[in-house]
Amino acid sequence: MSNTCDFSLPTYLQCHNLTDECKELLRSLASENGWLPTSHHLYQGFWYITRHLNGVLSAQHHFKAQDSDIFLLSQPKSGTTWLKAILLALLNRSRYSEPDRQLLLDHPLLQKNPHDLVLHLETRLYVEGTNPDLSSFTSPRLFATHIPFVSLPESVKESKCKLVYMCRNPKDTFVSLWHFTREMSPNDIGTNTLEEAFDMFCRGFSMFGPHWDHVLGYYKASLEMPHKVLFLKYEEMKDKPSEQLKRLADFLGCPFSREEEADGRVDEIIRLCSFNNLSKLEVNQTGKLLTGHENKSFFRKGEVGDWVNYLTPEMVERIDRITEEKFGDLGLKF
Ligand code: PAP
Repeated sequence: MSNTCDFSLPTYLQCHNLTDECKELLRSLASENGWLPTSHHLYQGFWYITRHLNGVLSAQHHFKAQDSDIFLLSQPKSGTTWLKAILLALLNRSRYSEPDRQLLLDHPLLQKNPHDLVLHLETRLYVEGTNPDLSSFTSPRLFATHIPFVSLPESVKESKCKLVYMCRNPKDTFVSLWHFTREMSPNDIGTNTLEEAFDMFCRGFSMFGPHWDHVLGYYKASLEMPHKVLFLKYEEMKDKPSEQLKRLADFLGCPFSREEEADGRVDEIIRLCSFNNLSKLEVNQTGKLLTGHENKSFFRKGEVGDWVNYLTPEMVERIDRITEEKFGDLGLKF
């Protein structure tokens, strides 16, 4: 796949307006095709499509973290949309609550897709290679990124800002990614069969991958700096949402009070952000993001264990072996 960007492609696949630095760097990076009809490049050990690489470089240069910032970090398809909604609802809970029905009806999550409310650094704010004006963001500023720990802008690592990482069983993450990238490929150009995509994923070639290295970077950081990095699992959030939500609130320094718990505020947030609720909203059934993605593409099944419907026993054996090799020593299990 060449890097001559086609204006007829959806915005999220275009790669016009690359900075000179990005163009120069591209000459020296290993590149590979697959997943989407655009090139992928290996930068600092991780794979990025051209458009996102432009955003990563720009964020690395320009983004200045503040101590009060909160970051949502994840591999694509690990529960990013869900966690965006949860963080937003959690941090704004005093403004929107159930006793006042009108306020709850006005909740931003009912009007907009979470991706339009919490912006990614590399795919939204810095994607054009410019330095956006963030002065309208109120504290605590909430940002999201798929950038791996090693490549985060230096100020994010050096400041006291908080990082919340969401990870998911690699098998479900893969199945979700395969569906998503097929949907993102206009007229099925450049799409891969399940087998091809699986092989790429297991070889470590996937967007913001290798998957396992991405998870490990944040997992190790969470062990070394538990006050700075919180490591959440999609499966645990599904299994015990109120426990995980309270853990998140404690970590962010905004624990639920006894009164709030008694008033059902924890359950209210879980209900508001649930797959059932968000996926049925009109905005998420018919709307589109500025990036050109259809909002509904972020809501497929929202289940744990859907991989059983797609992976053969041989595939399961291969991916489980990699997971054991990579995570076993650290006791990280899914
Ligand atoms: P992104 O990184 O591109 O933003 P992300 O939100 O991480 O994608 O992943 C989408 C997955 O989360 C989808 O999983 P599936 O393909 O296995 O169904 C999507 O259905 C799921 N998802 C989206 N919203 C929720 C939610 N509120 N609760 C649980 N799962 C959700």
